[in-house]
Amino acid sequence: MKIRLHHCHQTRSMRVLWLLNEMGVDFELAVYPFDGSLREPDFLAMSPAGRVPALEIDGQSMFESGAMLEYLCDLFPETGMGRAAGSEERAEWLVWLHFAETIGQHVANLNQQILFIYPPEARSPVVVKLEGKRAEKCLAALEDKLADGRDHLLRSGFSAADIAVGQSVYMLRHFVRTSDFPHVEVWYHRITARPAFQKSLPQDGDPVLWAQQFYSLEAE
Ligand SMILES: N[C@@H](CCC(=O)N[C@@H](CS)C(=O)NCC(=O)O)C(=O)O
Repeated sequence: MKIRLHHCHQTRSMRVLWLLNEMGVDFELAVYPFDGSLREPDFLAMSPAGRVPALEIDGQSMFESGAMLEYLCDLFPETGMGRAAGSEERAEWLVWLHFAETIGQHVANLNQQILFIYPPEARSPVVVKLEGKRAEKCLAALEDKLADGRDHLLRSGFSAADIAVGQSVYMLRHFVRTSDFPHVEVWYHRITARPAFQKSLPQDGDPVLWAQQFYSLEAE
């Protein structure tokens, strides 16, 4: 099987990279800078809205990271990253896998408002505050889930649900502090200590989206 992931560091494609690294399957990685490369015709043929990730599997291409996580977990059930249809934890696994995008929308809005919109005067402190508060609601939901002392989102252990949500929290932590959510912090540090996560981070010299650990409107 030939798998090729089209990736920009620190973005949602990192979810798929982390999963592939956890699975230990063979794949090729194509890394792009986060720029107009995603608007080239060859890229748009795989991902029509010009977004990462794009994934090629044996000549078939996919977009949408959540669909890729589900597809790969179905393809490689022996890796234990998925929860099969009909199993007790299937619904819970799907819910958290897709909750990643509820967090992801706030990351995208904060990234635009704090870093991408020019001129800086056009950025909105009101939107930043609102998005920050709405992201904290997501962290509170996560805190609640983890408050019974479980090590991972699902009682049975680490899964692609931790990858999806954990990667969204990785992005969010560039704009929103997680220190008021102690169970989230412990879980986040546990899952990001995994070698497969560390391998999915940008390495020296790679093009990055965020050079700093944290950004706020005030600091810009
Ligand atoms: N729901 C999609 C979102 C994909 C997405 O928006 N990716 C961002 C990076 S995190 C992107 O490629 N943005 C480029 C752009 O908006 O031009 C997914 O999960 O794959």
